[in-house]
Amino acid sequence: MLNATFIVSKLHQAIVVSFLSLSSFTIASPTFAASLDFSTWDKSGDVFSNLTETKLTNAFTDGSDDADNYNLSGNDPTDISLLENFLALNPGKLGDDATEGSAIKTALNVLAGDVFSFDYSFSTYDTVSSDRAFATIGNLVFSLTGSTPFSYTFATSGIYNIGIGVIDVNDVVNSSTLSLTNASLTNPQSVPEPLTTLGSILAGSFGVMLKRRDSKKA
Ligand SMILES: [Ca+2]
Ligand SMILES: [Ca+2]
Ligand SMILES: [Ca+2]
Repeated sequence: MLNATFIVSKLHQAIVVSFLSLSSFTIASPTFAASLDFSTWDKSGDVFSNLTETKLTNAFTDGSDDADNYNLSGNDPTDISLLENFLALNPGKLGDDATEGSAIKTALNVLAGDVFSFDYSFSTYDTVSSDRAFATIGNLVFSLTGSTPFSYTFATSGIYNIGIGVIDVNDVVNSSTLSLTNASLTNPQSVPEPLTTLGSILAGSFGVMLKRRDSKKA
């Protein structure tokens, strides 16, 4: 006959064995995945946020640079030298042909391996000297011309100035709109799922093994 106390003590043993076997694995920190709220970032120029997205344009408030008025906030775009200053960029970093634009910025405290990403959509009403959308990370400028989402993996931990914007080039007329959604900062290296699963399997098998051995003894 199986003794209840005996089974309980064997179960404890199984749990201890499982934990001992798990201790040889690195226990990952909890999953790190944080949404970023663009609406809280600092703004320069024409920037508008609602619950789901943040939009930027390079359109004047009076609508004089387009057939329609695309301005969203009632704030004019910012002169390019002031915009570069706002983004903590060296003069000319957004291009010598850049004239004016709008941007948002923040400073992110990141760990090596963190991934900054967001979805974007760029609509332009300009056919001559086409406008540009960009993201800046530190003093690096990335054109938002590829496929969404934009994604950047930080190689080194630290605090980085991050900016996103839209600019006119050569002239200040004919506007564009940049829409931003789903911003996040994640670290895939800290996802603990495989280890948790492995731990459960180990705990399960040890339990079953010990139980079977007990049954045979009985
Ligand atoms: Ca143009
Ligand atoms: Ca403009
Ligand atoms: Ca333009």
